Amino acid sequence: MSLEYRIPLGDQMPQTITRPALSVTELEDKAYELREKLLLLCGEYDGAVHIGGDLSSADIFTLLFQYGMHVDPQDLRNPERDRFVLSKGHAAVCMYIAMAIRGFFDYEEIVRTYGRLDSAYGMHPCKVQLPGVEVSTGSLGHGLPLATGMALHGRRNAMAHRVFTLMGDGETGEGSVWEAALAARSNDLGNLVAFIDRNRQLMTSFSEERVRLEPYPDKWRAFGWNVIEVDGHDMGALVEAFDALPDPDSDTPTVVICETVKGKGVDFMERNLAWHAGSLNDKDLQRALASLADGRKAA
Ligand SMILES: Cc1ncc(C[n+]2csc(CCOP(=O)(O)OP(=O)(O)O)c2C)c(N)n1
Repeated sequence: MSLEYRIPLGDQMPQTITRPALSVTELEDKAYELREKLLLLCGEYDGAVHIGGDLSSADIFTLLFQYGMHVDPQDLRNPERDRFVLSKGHAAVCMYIAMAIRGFFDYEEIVRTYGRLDSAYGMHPCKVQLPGVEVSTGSLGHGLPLATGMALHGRRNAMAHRVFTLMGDGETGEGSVWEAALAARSNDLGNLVAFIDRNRQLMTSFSEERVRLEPYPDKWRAFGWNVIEVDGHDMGALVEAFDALPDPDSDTPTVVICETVKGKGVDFMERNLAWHAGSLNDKDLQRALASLADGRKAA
């Protein structure tokens, strides 16, 4: 179905913002750095950090910010930039640090101020406080509707960028997600790409116990979406999946279902419902860092 406002992209392709040309090994190193910095922040901060869902999505953030997205920390308003909507807003600190590693923010400042009343780096992201953050989020189920509207705007204005969003699998229990899925397909939004952190855990329960999502990929297919299923901790596979995305001027929105482990990389947090959110004392921080390092040696 082609709607009448559809304008061919023509010579607007390719985009003018270049992406860093990192190898899979370099990306794995960046993902390790992201996890290590997350744990160090978690050890510094007095309150609870959503560390379980940060660690499950660290490879996805690395793929997007260090490899896939056309974004430039020196050129925040470039209309050709790809847009990112963090639907699982409680993973804000993972996004802040991924963006810091790319050069958007200062990691030390994040650690120093995170979660304070007067800080720009809140538990959920605020676009007014942080130039470079496209949308303020935190209320689950809203990222895909927002990203759909942004993709529709891009399409209507013959813009060549993509709009990406990252959702938790649990939040896709919200009805608004499926209304947006319907709207995105009805409007032929091939410039929209939704990543899902399929860690199979919610806040206090396992997802299939509370909300039966399976057969999950089939549900997306039934809504007319292009579905890619991938191991969300295999950087090589993530890069391959990204490279296989349809062109932004195609008709079908894509969902990338990333099979992940909540708490990935820290043995005592993995698949442990107690670690949706928490803080680390000195001893636990050392255990967590040692576990992360052991996992790297074993890989
Ligand atoms: C509308 C809404 N309801 C409840 C919450 C509280 N909440 C924060 S995280 C979370 C669990 C989300 O699970 P999932 O989407 O699977 O995220 P992940 O496991 O990746 O952290 C909930 C219910 C919220 N932020 N927004």
